Amino acid sequence: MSFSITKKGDALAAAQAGSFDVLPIFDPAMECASRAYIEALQTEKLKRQVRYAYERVPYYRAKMDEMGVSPTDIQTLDDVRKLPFTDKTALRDTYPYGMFAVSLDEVREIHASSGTTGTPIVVGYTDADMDVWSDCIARLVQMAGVVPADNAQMAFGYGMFTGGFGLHYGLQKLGCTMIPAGAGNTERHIKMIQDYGTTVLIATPSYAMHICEVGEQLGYDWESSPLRVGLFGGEPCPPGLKAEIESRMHIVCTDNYGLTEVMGPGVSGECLAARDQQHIAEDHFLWEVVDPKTGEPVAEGEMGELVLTPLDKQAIPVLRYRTHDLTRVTKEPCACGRTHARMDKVRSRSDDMLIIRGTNVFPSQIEDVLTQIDEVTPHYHIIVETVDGMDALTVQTEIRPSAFTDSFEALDAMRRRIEEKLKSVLLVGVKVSLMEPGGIERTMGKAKHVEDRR
Ligand code: DLL
Repeated sequence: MSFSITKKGDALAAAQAGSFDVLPIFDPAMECASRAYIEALQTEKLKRQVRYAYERVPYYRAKMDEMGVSPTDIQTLDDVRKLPFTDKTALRDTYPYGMFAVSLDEVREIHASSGTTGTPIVVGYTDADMDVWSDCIARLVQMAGVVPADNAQMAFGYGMFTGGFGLHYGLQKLGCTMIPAGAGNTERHIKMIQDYGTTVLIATPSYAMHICEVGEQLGYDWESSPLRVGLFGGEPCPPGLKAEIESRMHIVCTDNYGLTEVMGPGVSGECLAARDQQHIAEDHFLWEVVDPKTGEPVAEGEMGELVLTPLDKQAIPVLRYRTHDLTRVTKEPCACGRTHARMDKVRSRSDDMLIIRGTNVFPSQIEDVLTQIDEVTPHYHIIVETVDGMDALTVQTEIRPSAFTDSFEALDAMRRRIEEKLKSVLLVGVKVSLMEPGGIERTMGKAKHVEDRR
């Protein structure tokens, strides 16, 4: 069977048939390098990067001096554990440029992440950093089957968020035509997809779902639409949500991970072989997985917090950044031919755990239960509050138009069934509030699922 990568549906069909020769690899020499080569390269880069951070960033010099560690103590990859961790506080306390290793003259662009507290985290990119960034993105978009002939429409916000410009530069590097629509104005997005022949859409998965629904409401036929690929990221993408978007929009979607502090998008990308895992750009990032409580490494392949050390960053070299994102990593070879380690999709953060009457609850557990219930949409909202001195958990979930009924009894039975299902998984009582179709607010960027009012 022969496949044509620019034909809707063929990239995934080729991957499923094991015909990986149809799917191009942006930098095969590096992406398919031997493990020995990758580790030797990482070791050399780590030594260089630690010296660079020590010599140029007073924060690291002071930290390492205080710990009695010198750059010459770093000789092997395991020696990374001798180095201090970095967290958001260090970047906030040195706002805006205190962690920069170069003067602003050498910085081509800055970005920032707003986070949940007031002070943003500011990061910068030199020309060389911009090159690495666009390279990493070009790699991950090819993992999804994107080729230079594609027209890529941006639905991430441009601005300080790294998602918009990051993907834009990488797609352009590959040779795609960029359609810089930006976030919002959903109906216009749909019109542009049709009028401009958009083949690739870049969005958060929650916004892509919204674009899908609005298209359906307008009577837009996604099956005959030119759109072929969805590039997602910036927020967790539950497998059920991805599968639903793929089948309703007739596209193949990949979930791509990154964070501002170490670069932005481009840290890891999903290939069409591994699907729910993402290849980490190991020549640019050294990864560790640690126990979020102790900071000690977990056994290989075990779940823990991802810690990242960018190996090439010039403007802002960060050592051992605590991402708070929970995942596990495997170095097993991948059918796509790439050798770089794969991390599981990030579903939870160590800091998004809710403690409800003493029981630990992750929003991703709630999400998993809801995606197994046919009558509700992937949109949900969690409210935690104190009622009569006790924690109370309410899950708002939206009924699909096809399951909607005027019968109070039927709705009440549905509500109780969802409550029971949630309780059996979470081991804590939950109040479910059923919303009408469209009743949960849609966002253009990252969805905010949890409202903790305590
Ligand atoms: O969200 C960078 C990015 C933009 C990645 C666009 C991919 C696409 P921040 O705004 O700094 O950067 O947020 C980083 O978002 O620590 C994760 O908790 C979460 N996150 C990002 N991508 C994913 C993903 C960008 N694919 C924080 N799956 C990270 C799960 C993700 N969580």
